[in-house]
Amino acid sequence: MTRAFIGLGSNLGDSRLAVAQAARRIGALPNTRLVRSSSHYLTPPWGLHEQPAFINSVVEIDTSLDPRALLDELLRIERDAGRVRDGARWGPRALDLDILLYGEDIICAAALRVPHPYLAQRAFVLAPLAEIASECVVPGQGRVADLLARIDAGECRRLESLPETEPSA
Ligand code: A4P
Ligand code: MG
Repeated sequence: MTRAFIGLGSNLGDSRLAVAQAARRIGALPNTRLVRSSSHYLTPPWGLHEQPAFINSVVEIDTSLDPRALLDELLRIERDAGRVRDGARWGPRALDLDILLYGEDIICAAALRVPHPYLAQRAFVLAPLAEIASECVVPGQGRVADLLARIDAGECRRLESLPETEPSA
């Protein structure tokens, strides 16, 4: 089993529901166990500013899916959540799932780059990641807590947990 971290983001539709459901679906993937989830964070848009604020979170998993198989499963969950890839780079999306870390692997392929590019510059990734794994080391870059200390995360607001979202009947 390999420990991996997935970043979840949404800024279209019911983003909190989309992120909560995606976390559950990730935990239900084959040969995969959900270890812990961060809180949800309300974060200002990064990269392309003229779009709604995002809901972001990070989940930790143990998985024996290889990185490529894991990416394919995440792309399927994005599609099922109504993600349409027709917009601008860094533009609005119903659900975005990124492999942030996969063990200590460094992967540099066209379809998959791990650690995720820009991770060290993104408060919307580092704030939730530090909540659940502050001592974790990003290969080649350092401890999550140290990376977070170098950037301004003041505008990322941690939200109260959601009331139970399962249907009651
Ligand atoms: N891909 C490569 N590496 C990875 C990886 N580690 N994990 C490839 C997942 N996918 C990876 O992704 C395009 C392709 O990247 C995938 O099919 C996969 O083969 P995409 O999600 O369509 O990406 P994009 O939007 O066109 O660009 P990019 O650079 O991937 O966007 P990001 O990095 O996902 O950023 N602001 C806030 N506050 N919160 C956010 O969540 N998200 C973005 C999007 C911009 N601003 C944001 C947020
Ligand atoms: Mg993405």
